[in-house]
Amino acid sequence: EVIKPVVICTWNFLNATQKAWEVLEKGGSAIDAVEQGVMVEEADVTNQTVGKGGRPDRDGNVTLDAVIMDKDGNCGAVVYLQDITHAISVARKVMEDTPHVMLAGVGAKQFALEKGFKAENLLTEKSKKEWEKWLETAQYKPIINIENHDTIGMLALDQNGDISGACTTSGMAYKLGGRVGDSPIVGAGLFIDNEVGGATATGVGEEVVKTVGSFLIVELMRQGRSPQEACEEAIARIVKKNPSKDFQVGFIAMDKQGRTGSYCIHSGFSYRKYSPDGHENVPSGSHLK
Ligand code: SD4
Repeated sequence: EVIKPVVICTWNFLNATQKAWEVLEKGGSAIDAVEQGVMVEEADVTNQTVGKGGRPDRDGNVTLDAVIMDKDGNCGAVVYLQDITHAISVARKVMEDTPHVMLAGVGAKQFALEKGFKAENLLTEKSKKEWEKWLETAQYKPIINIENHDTIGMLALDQNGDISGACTTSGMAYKLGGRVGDSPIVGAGLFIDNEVGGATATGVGEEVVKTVGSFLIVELMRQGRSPQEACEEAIARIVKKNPSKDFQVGFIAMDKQGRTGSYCIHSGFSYRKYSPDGHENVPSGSHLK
């Protein structure tokens, strides 16, 4: 039996998931739901890991990574995008209006401006002050869990039974200039296969890229694993390769039946879920208890 519609996202992003749910409930498509859902976090300046208000790189530049993928396996991504709040919508335009899947940096911004997006300063006073404080020691150390405000990856199954996904972030705070994480990389930060399901990631992107985590999860589901089992296996692969475990990675996944799962390395991760049964914040199991 298929449960639908369903939407889930990394961390406990109530407003974003609510927005996506409203789209799905009205019969809207999964691709519209995930785009409009994650846009809520991009615009929210209190989320310092996504869009406007995001923490800058070590040079003080806010640079955004985003990817979107639809039911037909089409995808669009932007990396190192500056001065445009809604990176996910630029990614969607890359998917729909160009023959390419990814645009970077100045080219991505130029494309966005041509499409009518407005340039604005994404560095808020709060993020700027924190960065200036960080400059005093300039020690780069990935933080394991940043509250419940972090990168947003979202998966939706619409009333037609089609799956789409989106992932958007300002990346690791105080990263080297030019650094790109897992979030905009198809197969790493997000993967959708409408025959099977979808997966998306949060945490230290380098570790997710090395194992192509989201693609791995979808392929494991294709071979019969549940979303939960597939997320656990993807975390096991990362931990095996990097026994230090002093970093966080979290995955969420959903299959075509509307079943969901998640797993992470350090406890503290959760995902928000809306389905016909209501909505809840689902705590994730973790490799380290
Ligand atoms: C990255 N995965 O750029 C992102 C960061 C993140 O919670 O998820 N932060 O590596």
